[in-house]
Amino acid sequence: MNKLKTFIALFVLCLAITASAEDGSRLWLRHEMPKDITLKIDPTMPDDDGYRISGRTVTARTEMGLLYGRYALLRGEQGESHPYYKLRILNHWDNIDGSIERGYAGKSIFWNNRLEIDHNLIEKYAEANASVGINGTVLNNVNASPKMLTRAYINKVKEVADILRPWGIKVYISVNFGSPKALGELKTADPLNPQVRRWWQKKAKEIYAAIPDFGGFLVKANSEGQPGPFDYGRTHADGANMLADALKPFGGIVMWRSFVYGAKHKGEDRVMQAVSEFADLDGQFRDNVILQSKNGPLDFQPREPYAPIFDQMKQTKQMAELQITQEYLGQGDHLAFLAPMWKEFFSFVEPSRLVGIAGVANIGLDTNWCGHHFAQANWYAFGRLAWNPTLSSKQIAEEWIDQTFTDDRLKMKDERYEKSNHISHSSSFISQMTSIMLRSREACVDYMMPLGLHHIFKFDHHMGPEPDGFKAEYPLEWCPIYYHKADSAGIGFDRSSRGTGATRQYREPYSTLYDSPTTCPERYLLWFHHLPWDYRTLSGRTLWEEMQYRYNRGVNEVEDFIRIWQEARPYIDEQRWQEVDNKLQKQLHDAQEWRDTCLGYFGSFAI
Ligand code: GCW
Repeated sequence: MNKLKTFIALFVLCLAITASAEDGSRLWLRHEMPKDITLKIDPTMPDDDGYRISGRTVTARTEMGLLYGRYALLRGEQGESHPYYKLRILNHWDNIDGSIERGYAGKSIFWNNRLEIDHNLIEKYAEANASVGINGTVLNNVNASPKMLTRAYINKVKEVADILRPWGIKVYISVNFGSPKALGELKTADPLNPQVRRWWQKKAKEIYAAIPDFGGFLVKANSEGQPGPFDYGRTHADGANMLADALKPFGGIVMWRSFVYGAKHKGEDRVMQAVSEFADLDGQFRDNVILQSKNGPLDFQPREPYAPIFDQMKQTKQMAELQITQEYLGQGDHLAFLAPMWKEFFSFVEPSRLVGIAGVANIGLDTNWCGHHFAQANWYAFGRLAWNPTLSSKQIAEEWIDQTFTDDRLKMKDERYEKSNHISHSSSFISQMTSIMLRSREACVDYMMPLGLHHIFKFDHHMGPEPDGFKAEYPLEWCPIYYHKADSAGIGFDRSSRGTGATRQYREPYSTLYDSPTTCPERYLLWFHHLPWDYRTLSGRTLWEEMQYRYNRGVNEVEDFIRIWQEARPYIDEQRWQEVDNKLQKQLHDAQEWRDTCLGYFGSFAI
């Protein structure tokens, strides 16, 4: 049965990649499949979906391994490779009305008011995921509608699961913790109430009857207005374990998010609240519960220090949640390649501390899938790093560019390109594009949050700067002024032991390093410290001069990206060249706005 399914998947794959895709819907899957590939099953290989490639022979223990191996061969791999994580999961923040929270590429590919599923599209989506080893997907927003657990929606989840299964992708859903009550079936959602427990057990049974290989639940509880166990005086462990018990007989898991603030520890420094809420519960979770935490302790800023909850939870299974969609990185308009950011996270949090990786997806109905052509690279990079977190950003960027922009025609041009002295004699198209990608996130950091300044974003939509942002009707933790604390004496958030003490949540040596401005890396300086405007930075410039320098550097980088893109024009099809160029012009405009608004506002204190 499995063999047949993989055969079908491989067949569809061949059709898909031999069709020439000169339209905007193309992804990185563009090479011709070589005709003479040999596929072999070897039961003595390690027990996972890895593969071994030797010449044109792909060997694997499983059918999925063969499928992954074929794609690996297409991107030029040789040798043996095994998935680092078993759980490589996309999180879609898609609402059942078709809108997407923080989505910048059109409406949901799964949900619409007509409850219609576009099988062809989902098949393409599955193929793209399988090509980079993604093997799970959560189909709806963590701010979940209780309706997701009604018959009509479970049927739709089943329909999607049936399409994804041959591609090795399991489906999961986000659930609303208050569902039994919200759906009017019970008077309470108290996790220790026997009726509630039975309700969830029955629900699990119903789901597994439709989808025998269903993955499990993702839960956002007692966070930003969502219901949760606190509503009944219970703990996160009570809540997560109740759901875990319901899923356990079927092999399902619960991914319980730690993104919680403003509940039990309201008023505490926001970046400290997750540890405050969860540390005492370490060791109390069932073995099919995984705590899912964002890479940083605040909220997907362009640069954050790692989240210390990864240090603190020693007996709890943990997953990292990365954000592929660029909520705070220019959304659908800025070119920001995120692999370097995720690699930075892994340099602090040993990959082996985690059991899986989740990525908040950037996929929508737009013809190019992700809004910005280069945003596809982040979907690609997420999959590649979930498979192998030791890959370098450079390798991932090169692979993606090679598969996305250079077909044979373009490669021919590429040779001419190298000879033509357009950019420089030694650099090829791929290396110039790689250079833009590898510099892009740092450029964003420079023009949005130099030296660790953070959350200076406009309210609600998080696009553009609002350094004077304060609204009495919003929680203080949403207001930019809460974060930069600029006044005539200086700028920055004192989280040292003389301030909120957030540095104490870190393991050594970071706790000590971050605690003093002289040892704190400059990239986190104003994240952890409030410093005078004339503070001397490592360059010898004052803090105020250094800020100006970095805002300008960010803008200059975008100007340089535009220059390189201009020179690459003859080597890219006109439609994509033009579309990316429009986005780069907008990025430059936005970068200048960031610089001018922030320097204008902060300058009123500094000068
Ligand atoms: O980043 C913030 C977003 C919310 C999001 C929340 C979360 C899904 O602004 O839109 O809600 O985080 O991660 O739960």
